[in-house]
Amino acid sequence: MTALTQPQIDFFWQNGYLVVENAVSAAQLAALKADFDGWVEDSRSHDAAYGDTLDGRPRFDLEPCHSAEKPALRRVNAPVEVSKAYFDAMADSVMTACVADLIGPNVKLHHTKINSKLPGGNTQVKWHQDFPFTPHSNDDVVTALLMVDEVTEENGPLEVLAGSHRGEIHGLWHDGVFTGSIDDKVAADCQAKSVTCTGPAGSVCLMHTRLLHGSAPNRSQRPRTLFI
Ligand SMILES: O=C(O)CCC(=O)C(=O)O
Repeated sequence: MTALTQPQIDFFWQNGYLVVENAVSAAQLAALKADFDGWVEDSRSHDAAYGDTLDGRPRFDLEPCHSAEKPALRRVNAPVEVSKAYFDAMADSVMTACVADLIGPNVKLHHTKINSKLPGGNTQVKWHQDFPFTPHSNDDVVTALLMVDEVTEENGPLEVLAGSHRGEIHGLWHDGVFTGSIDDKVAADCQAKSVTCTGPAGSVCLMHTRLLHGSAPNRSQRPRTLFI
């Protein structure tokens, strides 16, 4: 399946990101939402990270402000291991075809996760590049962030610095401490020039592994769930 036009492919390589609508079918999207809603309900009966991934990490992670009344499930690790809906969207969707159009035809999955920002939570993602977290011998690596909910300017959208995939790899260590984020001054500069990636539910943001990006807390009353 070919999913992207040549202008879209050119935009991706020029800017390091691309938002594509309708990256999963309506039925796939409904199944993704239903499974996630079920996990949020389950999280009400927990007060600390729980569950086990196949490689021994907690499956479900909670924000410090989580409670049974106001759940704040912030991460599901490797959802494809426990959900047919997430496995299918990863393996066989327009999203998958988009990635193949950029770096395929032969593509390999590295890992999956869900980053959730439920209303009232405080999760933010500080500015970083993905490549240092998943180093490879070449940088033909794409992060696909599927919007399970509509992403707006208010609910903590991904923010990117267009073209930064063509620049340097920034350090994530500061004063001998691994912070997972770039230097604060560089981050402030990125923030000032950033572009937000918004779109209707079912859109995907395709991001080059070297692209600088981050995201702010959800300041709305609507959830922001990304299947990454
Ligand atoms: O959830 C987000 O807004 C960004 C996700 C991200 O940058 C990451 O997990 O590396």
